Amino acid sequence: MARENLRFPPGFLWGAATAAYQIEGAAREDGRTPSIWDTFSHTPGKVLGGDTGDVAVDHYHRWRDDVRLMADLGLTSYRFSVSWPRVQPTGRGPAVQRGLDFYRGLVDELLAHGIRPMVTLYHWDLPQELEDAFPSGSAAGGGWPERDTAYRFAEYAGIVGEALGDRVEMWSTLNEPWCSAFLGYGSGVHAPGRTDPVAALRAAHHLNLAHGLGAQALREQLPARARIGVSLNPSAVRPLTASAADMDARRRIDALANRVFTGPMLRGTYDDDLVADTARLTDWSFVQDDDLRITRHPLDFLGINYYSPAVVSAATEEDAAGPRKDGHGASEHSPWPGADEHVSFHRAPGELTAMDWPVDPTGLTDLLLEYTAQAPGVPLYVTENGAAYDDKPGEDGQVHDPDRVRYLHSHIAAVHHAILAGADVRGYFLWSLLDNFEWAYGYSKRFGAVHVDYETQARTPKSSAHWYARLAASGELPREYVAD
Ligand code: IFM
Repeated sequence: MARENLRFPPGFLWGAATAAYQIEGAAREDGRTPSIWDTFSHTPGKVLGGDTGDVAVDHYHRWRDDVRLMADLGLTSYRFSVSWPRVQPTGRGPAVQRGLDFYRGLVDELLAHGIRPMVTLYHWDLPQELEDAFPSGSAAGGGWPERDTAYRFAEYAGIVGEALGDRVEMWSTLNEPWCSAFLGYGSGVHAPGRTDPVAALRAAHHLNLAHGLGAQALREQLPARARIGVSLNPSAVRPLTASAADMDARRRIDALANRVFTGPMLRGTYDDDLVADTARLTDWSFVQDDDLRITRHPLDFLGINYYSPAVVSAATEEDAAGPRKDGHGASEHSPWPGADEHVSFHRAPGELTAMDWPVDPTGLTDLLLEYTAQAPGVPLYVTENGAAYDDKPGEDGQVHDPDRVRYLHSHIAAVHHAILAGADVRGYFLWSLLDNFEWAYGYSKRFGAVHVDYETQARTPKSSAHWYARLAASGELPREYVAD
């Protein structure tokens, strides 16, 4: 007898996610100014193949077709980000109406097709002017290490809240602030490409502050029904062995990957061990009175982005000499201030995706249960999950991506598992709707459920998109993976 399918709760959202710089293009249109990612991608050697987001997948001009595509797939939600330099080009002062109109049009079109928008305010495209400005005169420079950037973010959040608040119910302040802080200012593999461990820690704090101030500013603009959250990429970090030394390595990375954000956001604190581990670098005096009350703004939901687990041990000499294996790109600088010399990263078991990230869905179940415990009563969304593979159209013109279907099947089953174990998960957003600009990897890595021919911009739903459409229509996942 066939075993029953896995049923998701009624009203569970089946979405897909994107980010402005990765898809919009139109980098110099309608008053948009450069973001740190424009500057970074135009700096030789920073992005594979010299790729930039100048054109990306031209979503700025093709948004109506893209919404139709989502509707054809039966998506019930779409998570996108607003480009800060498109709506407030200098990062301060009045908004550009044309920029806001673009997002108003997009939201109206989504709603007309019954697709619920989730807006992310910041997905890494800081206006370059703010990176260049440091009104406090701090030696750590401008951008996120500068406190004023958090206040600028709150102003921007208020502007977008006022413009879209009558039609958007779900709001996420930041996407993956870990990447903004530690890849942007620590290892330098992301924009703005700085490699200063203290700047990275300051950036982390100012992102936490920006989240709190931004949530306050949104709350002032939005109707009571609106829900405000944040999307983190917590690390499902595991010790290589149960030895005390490996457990301590796990603790260090948990502090720097996870608790540096969840401490201030959920509990209003930076944990003592995090402060002690980084004491050689900073006394954390950039944390001012009242900051940790602001960062703890009540969350209406928590977004979890998950791709792969991390495995760590106490530092081994062999690993110290070899290439980094933390999956965050090649750099001689560490994204782990104060921890690097104590910790070695190991590849988790499992098949690898085209990013060389191991496939292990148990990490997603673990995280959903972990944050159910840490944030009781706060609904969870999987705001990103997916995989890159080397997808190409076959002779039949179709794009067959069975590896991605298998990845999605196992991870969505992992979400179901977490729900059965008590996690209040309200939706799943596949990363990504479309193939797009994968940051330092340029267009070489394809995460989309929809294939994009970068020459012609033609969109072709891959077999995973058709598979996902069936799931969205039925709300039921076959218990076993069945290849098409
Ligand atoms: O493409 C990114 C996205 O912008 C943020 N989360 C991870 C994805 C895959 O690397």
